[in-house]
Amino acid sequence: MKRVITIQDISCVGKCSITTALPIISALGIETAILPTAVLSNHTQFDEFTFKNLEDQIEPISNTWERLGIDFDGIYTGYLASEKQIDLVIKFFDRFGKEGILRFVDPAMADDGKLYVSFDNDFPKAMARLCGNADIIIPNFTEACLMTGTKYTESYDENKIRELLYKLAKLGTKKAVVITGVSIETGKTGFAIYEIIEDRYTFYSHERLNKNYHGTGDVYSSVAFGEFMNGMSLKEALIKAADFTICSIKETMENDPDKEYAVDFEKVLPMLWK
Ligand code: PXL
Repeated sequence: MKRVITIQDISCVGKCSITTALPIISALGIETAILPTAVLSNHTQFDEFTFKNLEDQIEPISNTWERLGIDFDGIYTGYLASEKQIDLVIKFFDRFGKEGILRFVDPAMADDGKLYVSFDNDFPKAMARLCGNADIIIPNFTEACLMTGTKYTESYDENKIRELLYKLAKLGTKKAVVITGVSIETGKTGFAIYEIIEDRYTFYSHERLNKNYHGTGDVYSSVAFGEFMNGMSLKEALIKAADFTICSIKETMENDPDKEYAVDFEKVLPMLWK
């Protein structure tokens, strides 16, 4: 059985980060270890939250794992709370992300043109540094703009997306850069991929639901990472992620439409079982 590790916060309520990655990647038949970087009462989209930084645990935990000979087939990072945490994760990549081990970075920090409340304007530069140490990165359109110093615009065309992908690749990512939530046609959204070694561009578009829930990015990244680890091509893994996320949103719209803080992906987990 493959073993991966996900490094992000624990938001005790709110179904994002570790509490999303763990059930989803496990459902995909992969042993999922965690390295929690912080514990919050709930995610930062609620009106208030507590926050306890756990970054001082990253090194001692890593030292112990190294002594025990524990290693991983893939590393998936999501929300990280500070530049210090990013530097510690880069160190973790150096120790545990050797050749052949997938380093998959979702630079979760912004949406709809805005950084999440907990970050200042210097943060995207640090996240761009982490992306430069990854094999695959999966920002949304806002995060891609912020990390490349590109002006965010509400609308754009496919040329702008291609340019943005090439700028992202210049951060130093080794295998592929993805942009999610690419909406060029009305009523549709999708993803764009630039596979660096193959010099291959792919664009895929699918239905867009007119309801926004928090946490969908983490659901999407968890499925994409897990299915890529399971041997799917990156495009197939992203299509599966999109399908799963759409089903989770539909489930929520039908049974708990006003939820907003998260999607009810639990009812849809059987889609991930072989
Ligand atoms: O990736 C979403 C996320 C994860 N973790 C925390 C968050 C958010 C989004 O706001 O606040 C703590």
